[in-house]
Amino acid sequence: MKLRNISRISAYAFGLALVAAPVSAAEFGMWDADRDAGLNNSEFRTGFEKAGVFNEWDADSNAALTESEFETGLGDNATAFNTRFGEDAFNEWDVNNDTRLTDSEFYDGVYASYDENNNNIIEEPEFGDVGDDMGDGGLWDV
Ligand SMILES: [Ca+2]
Ligand SMILES: [Ca+2]
Ligand SMILES: [Ca+2]
Ligand SMILES: [Ca+2]
Repeated sequence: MKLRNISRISAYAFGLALVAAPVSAAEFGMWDADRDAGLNNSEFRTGFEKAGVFNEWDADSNAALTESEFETGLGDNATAFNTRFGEDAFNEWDVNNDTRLTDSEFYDGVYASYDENNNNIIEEPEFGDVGDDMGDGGLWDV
C-alpha cells in the first residue's frame, strides 16, 4: 500500500516535470544571428515573423491591419495585451496616423515595447517577456 502510493506520487511528480518543461517557441540564441548578445530590429523581426501573427490577423490580406482586424486577432488576449503594451498600442504604433498598421509599424511597435530600457536592442532579460508571449497560450500563439 505504502509502496504503491509512493510510485503514484513519483508518477505525478514526473507528470508535473513534463508540464513545467519550457514550452517557449522563442530561443534567444536562435534569434541572435550575429551573437552579440542583443537583438536588433531585424533579428527580432526575423524571429517574430515566424509566429505568423501579422498575416494571421490580416484577415483580408491587404498587408495592413485595421483596428478591427487587430482586435479580432487579439480576441481573448485583449486584457493581457493591454497589460503588456498599454490600451492605446494600436494608435501609438500607427506612426503615420492612417488608422492602419503596416507590417513595419506593427513589428516596430512590438519591438519598441519589449525594449524596456529604450536602447534599441533587446537584451536577454527583456527577451524573457517575448518568450512568455510566444509560448503556448501566450499573446502571439496564433
Ligand atoms: Ca544580435
Ligand atoms: Ca487587412
Ligand atoms: Ca499606419
Ligand atoms: Ca533594451
